[in-house]
Amino acid sequence: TQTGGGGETNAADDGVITLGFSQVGAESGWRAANTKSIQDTLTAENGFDLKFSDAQQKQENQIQAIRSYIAQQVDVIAFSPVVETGWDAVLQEAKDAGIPVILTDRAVDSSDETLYESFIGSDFVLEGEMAGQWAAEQYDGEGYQAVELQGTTGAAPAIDRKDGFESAIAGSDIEIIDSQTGNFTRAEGKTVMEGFLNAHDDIDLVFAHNDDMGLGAIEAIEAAGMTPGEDIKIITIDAVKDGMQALADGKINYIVECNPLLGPDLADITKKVLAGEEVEKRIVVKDEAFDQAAAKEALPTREY
Ligand code: GYE
Repeated sequence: TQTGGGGETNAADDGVITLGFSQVGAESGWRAANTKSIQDTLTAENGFDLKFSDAQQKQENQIQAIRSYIAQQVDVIAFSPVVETGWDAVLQEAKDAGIPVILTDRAVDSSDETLYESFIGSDFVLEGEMAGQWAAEQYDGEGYQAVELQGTTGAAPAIDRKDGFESAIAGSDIEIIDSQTGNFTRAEGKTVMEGFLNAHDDIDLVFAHNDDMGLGAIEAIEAAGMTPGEDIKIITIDAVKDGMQALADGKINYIVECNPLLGPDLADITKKVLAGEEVEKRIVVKDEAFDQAAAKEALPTREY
């Protein structure tokens, strides 16, 4: 708990680190695994008092949560910003209050890097590139027409995965004929895919920015009397259990992983920041990718 005057942070008074975490929401399997990792790691046994709030994918809820953590004088604020822009004012308020901020999962777009201590998360451009490279290797020369299910508009993973995928397929004959947001949820993925199927006769490939939207697309494709993974190929990102199962079953063709287990890194960086140690501004989490055989092998021991 913070006691120091003059805006100084001081976690040493009672030995407990009070951390306010503002989560994006509960939109996906990835998010559920991410929340569990944070709640399982930032425990009383590990020296934390975790204050956790779910913003239901709304920036205004996150700003409100951060303001309330500032008012409570927590030791550290951590959050996963739902969208990239619009954070400077509230981050400045945290800075003025002497409360360090750590970003997890998603980035902010700010010209002032002193507004946060560190950003822990995956390289989303690289994830999109890995997905696009595989598509180009597998399907170039087929004249494939692709549709894209984008993540939440304005979110770092939606912007970056789109860029990465587009640049990786640029030299191939795969063409993106339609692209819309499905807000990272299964329900919206399904609805948007239904719209794509109504609007276009010849869809060969779906690139979904996460597994959940891909799983929603599978439902829409099956309802339209087609076979996902065969009539229409599907590539997704995340590699959560349901996605990996669909890949093992042949309904998804390829998944690029995005590791949601950020709790341990967050705990570690928080302790270093409060101890006044130098921390890296950017901690990149490593991701793999899976085809059907790799998914079958990984599934039995998959944690999430
Ligand atoms: O891919 C998606 C979730 O920000 C990396 O958010 C995260 C993304 C993840 O809703 O499933």
